[in-house]
Amino acid sequence: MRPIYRGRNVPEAVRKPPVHTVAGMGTTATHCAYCALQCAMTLTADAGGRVTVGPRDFPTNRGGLCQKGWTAADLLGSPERLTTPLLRDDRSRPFREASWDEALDVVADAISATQAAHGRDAVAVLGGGGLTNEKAYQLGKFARVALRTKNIDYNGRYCMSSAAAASNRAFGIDRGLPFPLPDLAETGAVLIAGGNVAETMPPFMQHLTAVLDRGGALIVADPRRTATADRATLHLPVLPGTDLALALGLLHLAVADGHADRAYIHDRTTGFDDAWRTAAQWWPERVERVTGVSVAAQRATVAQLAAGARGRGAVILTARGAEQQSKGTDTVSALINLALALGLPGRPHSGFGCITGQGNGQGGREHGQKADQLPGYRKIDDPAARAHVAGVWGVDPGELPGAGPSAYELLESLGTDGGPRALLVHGTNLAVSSPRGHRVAERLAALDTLVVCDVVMSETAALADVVLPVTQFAEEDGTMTNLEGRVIRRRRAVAPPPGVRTELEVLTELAARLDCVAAFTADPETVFDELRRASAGGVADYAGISWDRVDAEGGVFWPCPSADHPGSPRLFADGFPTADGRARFVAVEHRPPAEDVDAEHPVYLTTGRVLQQYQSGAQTRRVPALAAAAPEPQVEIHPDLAGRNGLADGDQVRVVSRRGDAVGRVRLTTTIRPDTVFMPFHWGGDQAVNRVTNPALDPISRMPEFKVCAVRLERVGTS
Ligand SMILES: Nc1nc2c(c(=O)[nH]1)N[C@H]1C(S)=C(S)[C@@H](COP(=O)(O)OP(=O)(O)OC[C@H]3O[C@@H](n4cnc5c(=O)[nH]c(N)nc54)[C@H](O)[C@@H]3O)O[C@H]1N2
Ligand SMILES: Nc1nc2c(c(=O)[nH]1)N[C@H]1C(S)=C(S)[C@@H](COP(=O)(O)OP(=O)(O)OC[C@H]3O[C@@H](n4cnc5c(=O)[nH]c(N)nc54)[C@H](O)[C@@H]3O)O[C@H]1N2
Ligand code: SF4
Ligand SMILES: [Mo]
Repeated sequence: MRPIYRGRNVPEAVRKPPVHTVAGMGTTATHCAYCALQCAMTLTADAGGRVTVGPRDFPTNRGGLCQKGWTAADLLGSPERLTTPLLRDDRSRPFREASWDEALDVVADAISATQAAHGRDAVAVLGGGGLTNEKAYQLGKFARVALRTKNIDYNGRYCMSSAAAASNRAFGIDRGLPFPLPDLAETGAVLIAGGNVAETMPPFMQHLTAVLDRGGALIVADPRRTATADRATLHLPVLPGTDLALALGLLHLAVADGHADRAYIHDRTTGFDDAWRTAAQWWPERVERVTGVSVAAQRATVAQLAAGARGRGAVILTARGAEQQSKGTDTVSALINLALALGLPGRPHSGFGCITGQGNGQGGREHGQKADQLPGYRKIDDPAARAHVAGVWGVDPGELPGAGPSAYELLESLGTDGGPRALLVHGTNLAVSSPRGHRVAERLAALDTLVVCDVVMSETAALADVVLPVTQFAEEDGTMTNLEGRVIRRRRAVAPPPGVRTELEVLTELAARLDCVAAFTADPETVFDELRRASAGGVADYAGISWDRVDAEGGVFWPCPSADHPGSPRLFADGFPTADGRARFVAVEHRPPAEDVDAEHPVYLTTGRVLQQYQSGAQTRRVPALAAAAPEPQVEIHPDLAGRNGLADGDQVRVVSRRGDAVGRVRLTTTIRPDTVFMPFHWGGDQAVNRVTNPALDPISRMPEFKVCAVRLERVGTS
């Protein structure tokens, strides 16, 4: 087999405009490659092409970086970097190297032939929340006007979709944090439901530490006493999948104990009475039975939040623990109801927020990669939205496709009768990160054509017919929108390895080969200026945000409708962007997880992250320091549960559900509930916990139930 990686790609130092560089030759100010905190960093390339990372002060990270950030440059010159297009005619055979012209011709021909034989929707696209705004926008446009397929969705479906759906229905807008992160440090009490920022966004902890240092409260709901919960004033060891009951119980106590802000509810909200009718049924003892959180802890939570609300402020945050459930949307709604009852949203140093995950998880969900959206957070089934965006694109609104299925449903439909026969993947390693992995692999295998753009040979790329090597963070210019809704600049610090192209070029070349009438360009700033026009008047209005402004101001918060608008760091002070200007309580009821434990599968499995690995691990498993620090999945098990299953620390354990199994190493710990095991999802093959997880979808957000299913544990070997 011929080698598919090339090891000679040491990036050259670059020459880029003055505003891009900071003190010292060849030092570029940019932001991290990975998560939504988008920590500010500098990249310095030496004469030999080696790139070093330095921390940079910014309101979000205040000079801090986590281990992933510090090592973010290691993938640039990695021998595992893809640098040549790869092709094969037969998936049982190895790839061969190809020229860009040949590879792009093959892709364009496959698209044309598939669509000629099976219709426009026979070609599907999956995008990613790590793509820059420019790439995400261009990808959505490419799907709608070059492919004219309805079948496009993205991995944010697995991430922020429940948070987004609940925020939209309560507030009329979905911006993860409605205030700048430093506001958090000023508040008096914080509740985090299902977030472990000490590992997932370590520099975020500074803002929480500031709260604690002033005597404020930090309450963390998590089945594990995580590094974050360890710092908390109160840890709520909630049973996986029961946050909705917990939130109803907290609302119950807030009202029963006299903490509800009646004036706020009256003046600024609607729907309280209906929401209260269900919460009234969730008295604390019942909540304790369902969630495992004691009545005393529930009462203390409400008292601490209420004390905050009366003083410096209080903030309720959710993250994936509470959201990645088949009822994630309703769970987030229940927590928003609690925040509204306490009168938090729109008050100084107070409010409700969801912690966005991916680098551009926020921007990635605003500009049209989502099945039901057009740029500017417009709805694809809204005639006015279609007319506006079609006008910017120079096409007839009638030619734009309608809404397509969500990511997992799209995957389920691949290669089925009437389903897509070709799939283009941009920025997601779905073979590792999608639930029910065996099924997903089966559907990918049923495709006629799988095309993957990536920087490395991910598990998904390894299944493809065509792999196209693209640029990564330090090799391209663009914008990202961080977890605060602040649009920031990603800057090119080094030249990409020879042979690598940007996704903007790939899409432009393909659009030309497909004889697309709409204009495509590979220049990111031109793409951004078009995005501004396409978003103008939408909920996520970027019209007034230019690259120059972002450079000069260090970031601009959307919405920002005009060049003279200051941007919107804080939302809701004067009202909510709903029809009547009020926030809406949404009446929700608790329901159990889609799959409960039974005699055959008696243990709850939950999944998530560890500090040193990012997502599917495609990038971080290839960074030597990170691979050494977290070489394999550790299955966290309470000693009592381990004893009952004959498991010892260091054993290999097989985690088995009704859908499949995955293998990891036992890590005994008393920090987890004795009825629950935790396994991170950063590995592929037989270490992929997503072979085990349940694809039960939230009826509104279509979020899979990553955070709870039923398993049994089998010992594989001894330490
Ligand atoms: N190191 C690292 N950092 C990352 C990422 C990464 O892959 N690695 N990914 C980024 C992305 S895209 C995202 S979305 C964020 C995610 O950031 P987080 O949401 O903080 O991460 P998770 O580990 O998925 O889940 C958080 C916690 O939820 C808990 N949990 C599990 N089930 C439940 C439940 O039913 N209820 C409650 N209340 N808690 C539960 C888990 O024990 C876990 O500690 O991280 C971002 N940052
Ligand atoms: N069991 C379980 N599963 C989960 C989760 C969980 O908590 N538990 N969390 C879910 C969540 S929140 C998320 S966000 C998803 C994330 O899961 P994935 O969508 O798989 O995320 P990544 O691993 O970041 O995949 C990004 C891929 O794109 C490549 N890449 C990086 N930059 C670029 C670029 O600019 N262009 C292109 N074309 N490629 C690029 C990377 O090398 C990588 O292969 O996983 C979900 N899956
Ligand atoms: S917290 Fe996120 S953005 Fe900051 S250095 Fe770590 S991975 Fe990068
Ligand atoms: Mo995510």
